[in-house]
Amino acid sequence: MGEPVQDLAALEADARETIAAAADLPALQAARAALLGRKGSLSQILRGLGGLPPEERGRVGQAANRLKGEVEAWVEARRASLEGAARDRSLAEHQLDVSLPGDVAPRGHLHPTTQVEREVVAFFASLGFSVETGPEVETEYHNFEALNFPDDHPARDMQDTFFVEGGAVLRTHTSPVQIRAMSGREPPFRFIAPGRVYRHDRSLRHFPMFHQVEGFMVDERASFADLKGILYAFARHMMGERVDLRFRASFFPFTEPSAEMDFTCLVCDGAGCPTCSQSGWVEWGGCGMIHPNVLGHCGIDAERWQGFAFGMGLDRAAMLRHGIPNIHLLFEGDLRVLEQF
Ligand code: 2U9
Repeated sequence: MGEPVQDLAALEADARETIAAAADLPALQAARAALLGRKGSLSQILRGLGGLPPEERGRVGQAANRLKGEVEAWVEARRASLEGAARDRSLAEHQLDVSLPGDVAPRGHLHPTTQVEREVVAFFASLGFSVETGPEVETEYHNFEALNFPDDHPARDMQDTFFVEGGAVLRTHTSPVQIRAMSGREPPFRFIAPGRVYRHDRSLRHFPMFHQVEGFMVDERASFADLKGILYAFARHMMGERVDLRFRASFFPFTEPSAEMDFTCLVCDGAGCPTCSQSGWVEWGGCGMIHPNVLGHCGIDAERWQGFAFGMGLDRAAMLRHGIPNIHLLFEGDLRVLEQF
């Protein structure tokens, strides 16, 4: 071993170089251990201080301790620089362009028929009508008999009924809902019954399942004039102030008198176009005064109470609104079609 202070000067130059040359954290750790570890060169010098003559001990001890502090500081500075470089490399490798558009989760919307149904329900709710619902698999009693269809009445065939095993039917209209709602209740009441109905019929304008809404009011003085007033207000709410209605005498077993109603074609303003088959009018639904037999079936005294009812197709309204030519497009679930509404 040479002169201790000269050894320290050589060690300092060597330490500075080794630490600066450490290319990564393990190399830096090894350099630190070689200097400051238990068997490190600086530790050995510090341990050897006791063997020095007393006059040198203080001077060498001071110089060695100063160097120890400096080595610690160089190691820390190199560590920070290596870690910073590693972070910069990683950031450069895993670049994230925060200006790119994110993945937008697709949002659905209500089916066009449901949109119409909700508007209808909201309108009648504003007139004090409450919503009633009922089963889609019905008894023949509720679907036909209580509605004044005699057993052998051709209307049962006219409605192209789906018969279910065990004598039940798929309801062909929502009228049985109102039979159930009326039975065992005291008038006056006003209901609106939207829902799915089923008929064995398939064409461009017919699908075996479709949606209907029926309205219904029973009171001591509910008249055909009230019915017309409500239907005009309803038509104007749904289709705008320009719309006009036309009532044609008709027949339903459950209403007497009965009428079918049309509204002025909004595509051509009544002049005639393909939408209205050149007639200027579009069929809308049916209506009438509830047949006394129907009230009787529900235990309501037809001498005291009278009522009106109306019904219309919801899918047809959605088709007219959007210019959809074929009812099948509404129910095939093809997103390319449904996303347009
Ligand atoms: C009760 C008594 C009477 C509901 C009514 C109509 C006339 C009608 C059709 C129009 C087009 C349904 O979607 S459509 O096929 N409906 O013409 N519906 S009166 O009359 C009732 C209902 C319930 C107890």
